[in-house]
Parts: sequence; C-alpha cells; structure tokens
Amino acid sequence: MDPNDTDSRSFNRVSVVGLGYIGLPTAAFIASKGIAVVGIDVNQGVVESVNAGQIPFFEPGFDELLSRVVKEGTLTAQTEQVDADAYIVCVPTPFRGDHSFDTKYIRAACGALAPHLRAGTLVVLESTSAPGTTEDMAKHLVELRPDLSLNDEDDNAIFVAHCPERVLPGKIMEEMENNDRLIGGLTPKGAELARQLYSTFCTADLLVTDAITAEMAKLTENSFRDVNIAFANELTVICDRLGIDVWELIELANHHPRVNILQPGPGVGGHCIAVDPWFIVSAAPDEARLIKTARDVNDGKPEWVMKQVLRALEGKEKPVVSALGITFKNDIDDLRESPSLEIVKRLSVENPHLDIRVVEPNVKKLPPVLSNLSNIKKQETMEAIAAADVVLLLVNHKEFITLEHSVLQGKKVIDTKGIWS
Ligand code: SAJ
Repeated sequence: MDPNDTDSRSFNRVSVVGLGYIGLPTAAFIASKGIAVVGIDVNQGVVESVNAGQIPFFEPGFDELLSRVVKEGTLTAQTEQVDADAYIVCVPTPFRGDHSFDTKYIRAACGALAPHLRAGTLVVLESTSAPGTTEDMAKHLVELRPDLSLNDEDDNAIFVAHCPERVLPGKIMEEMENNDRLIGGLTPKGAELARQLYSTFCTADLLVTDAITAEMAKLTENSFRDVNIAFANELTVICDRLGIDVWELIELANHHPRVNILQPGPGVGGHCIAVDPWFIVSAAPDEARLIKTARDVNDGKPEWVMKQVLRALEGKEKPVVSALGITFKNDIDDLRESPSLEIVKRLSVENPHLDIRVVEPNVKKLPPVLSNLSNIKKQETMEAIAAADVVLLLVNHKEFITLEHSVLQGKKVIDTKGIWS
C-alpha cells in the first residue's frame, strides 16, 4: 500500500488515546464496525474496567455496545501505546489558573505515540482545543520525529486533522452516529483521511474545513450556548430585583416566533461550556467582550444562589438546608465543574453553623470534597425534605420533577431550575 495514497484507505488498527466520556464511546463505535481498536489510558483502573466490558461512568445505553465489542475482541484497552494506522487523541484539555489553554495532556499523548508513527499515519486531535493547537501538535510530532514530514506531497508525510467531538453527555449513543461532524484537515490529505475514518461510524454530514476553523467552530458552539444561558441567568437576577416570576416571563417571551430563551439555573457546569469560552477569551482578550461577560455572569450565579439561601434562613437558630442534586446537570452522575456542588461546598465551609443534607440519586456516596465536611450528610429525598428549613433544588433530576408538591408544604423552597413553579 502506498502510504501517500489517500483515495481509499482502510484502517486496520486505530488507537484511541484517552478513554473518558468521549474517547471510550468513539473507540467502541469504530470497533463496532469491525475495525481493531486499541484504547489507551494512563489509568490502570479504567483499562481494567474497559477490558471487563464495564463502562467506568454512566451513559444510558452504552454498556450494551461496550460489552459487545469487548466480547467480540475488536476493542481492547491498555496503558502502553501501540502501532496503528490512525490515532485519535481524546485527552482532557483543561485551562490554567489564568484561563489559558493547557496542552500538557496533548503533549504527553504526542510523546507516547510519536515513536509509533510511520509515513502515512493519521493523527486526529478530537479534544476541544484553542485555535492553532492542531498545528502546534503536528509541529511537535515532527520535532519528536524529524524523519517525518507534514507536507502532503512528501513520501514520509504523516497526516493531521482536528475533528472536535460534539456529543451531548446522556445522549451519546444517538449523537455519536447522527451528529454532523467537522473535519478540520491541517492539509487536504489529512482532511480526506480523517473524513474516511469518521465515515466508518458517523452517518451524518462530514463537513470538511481547515484545522483552525474546526477548532474555532467547536468553541463557538459552546460559547453560543454559554452566552444564551447567561442571558437567562441574568434575567433571574433582574426578575428577583423587580419581583417578577422569571419562569412565567420566559415562558411568555418564548411564545414570540423568533425568541427562544434557554433555562436559568444555579450556574453552568460540566467540562465543556464552563471551560471552552475561556479559550476564545484567552486567544482574543480585547475582542471577546460579550463571551467573557457571559462567563462572569454564569460563574457568578452560585454566589447569588447562596445569598438567596442565607436570606431565607435569617432568624433560624439551627438552620437546616436540604440541597437536591449536586451533579452538573440532570440525570447523570457527572460532578465536573458542577455549580450545584460548588454551592453546597461553599455554603458548608463559609457557614459552619448550617446543617446541610444532600440528596443525589445518581451517586452512591458523596465526593470527598463534601464528605470531609462535618456539617454535610447524604440523605434520601423524603428524610431530607422533612428535616429542612429550606429546600434548595439545584438539579432537575427526574426524581425531583415527579415529587408530590404536597411534601414541600410549609417549607421555604428555592427552586433554581423552576421545576416546581
Ligand atoms: N444549562 C442551563 N440552562 C440551559 C441549558 C444548560 O443552565 O438551558 C446548564 C446545564 O445545567 C449544565 C451546563 O449548562 O450545567 C451545560 O449543559 P449542556 O447540556 O448545555 O451541555 P454539555 O456541557 O453537557 O454538552 C455541551 C454540548 N454543546 C452544545 O450544546 C453547544 C455538547 O454538544 C458538546 O459536545 C459538549 O458540550 C462538549 O463536549 O463540548
């Protein structure tokens, strides 16, 4: 096979680096098409769980697919990198204290895969990244392997692309296959090879562009949502000042044919929407004014909720708060960047006299940041509500939506998601 022939390439072995919320489903979908996939993760526990056919996190419907591809032998996991025709990098891309983009995990992935590269290998960066990261990653790869080239026409070329993930946690089974994908080639041949790889499992449109546009498009999507949620969150604060029911207001305004206001809440969490806009702000700090303000509005919401709670508890001698939900959104077990968790933690630390009961149907035990605090304990819904002076609804889990309203009678209720209004 001519390594430079990108007309129709078959991928005999694909390596997916990082077996988290995105990497593992991606690996399983490719493996389900009969392609040998090796999942690489630095965490031995994750590797063992995958090889046992068990998902190390909660995602509806995914366990069946994972156990099938592991049983069939098309997906295996290990800690050491392998030779492969294509590498898909799905490692975390956090920000530093100053909100600048941190490439440490991408660089570590490059260091491990560089010795395995050969002419014709495809490397796809799937992690959400700051503009220019794919190009920097490619340059780093050829620094590590000066015998290889990034020029499509050279015999010793490797091919690089950015194909950002777009799936919604909780709907991954549906969206992995059916969401349109951005295929951002660093070069035309990189784009073509990546298009072929993603066409093995994605049945929607594969939209080819260059790498930096794909990077910015992904950040733009999440920033669009962040700005719109900030608008809703700001309305809550304005309405509270003016004595207006924000839920009724939004419902009424959304009857306009061209208005679609999102839902306010305790803030914005998860590792995507609360993070990605900062990569734009960091790349263009003087220009990204609205995007930065939206981040500040959403990050300020937990503080506002805390003040509401303390106001509602004024005059109580032994105040009890029952917080319903600590995950970053409904019906999942994911606590990353959760504003609800932040609210509960800060209420506890800053107000040691509070007695805080936490109800979270999606986790077996509280994370150490909460369980280590002496004034917090986990309880079942009814028990926690019965004990509460203030019932603080933080996440719209299905268990809370279907709660009989009568159990809240006589309680002060702060409903940050508007499910009982
Ligand atoms: N939220 C609100 N009000 C709303 C919608 C969401 O307060 O009306 C809050 C949620 O409670 C949560 C946060 O925003 O705390 C983010 O939740 P989400 O459901 O909007 O999004 P994520 O973070 O689960 O996934 C997003 C998705 N991006 C977009 O919808 C533009 C997903 O498609 C991306 O793949 C994902 O980020 C990612 O990995 O980047």
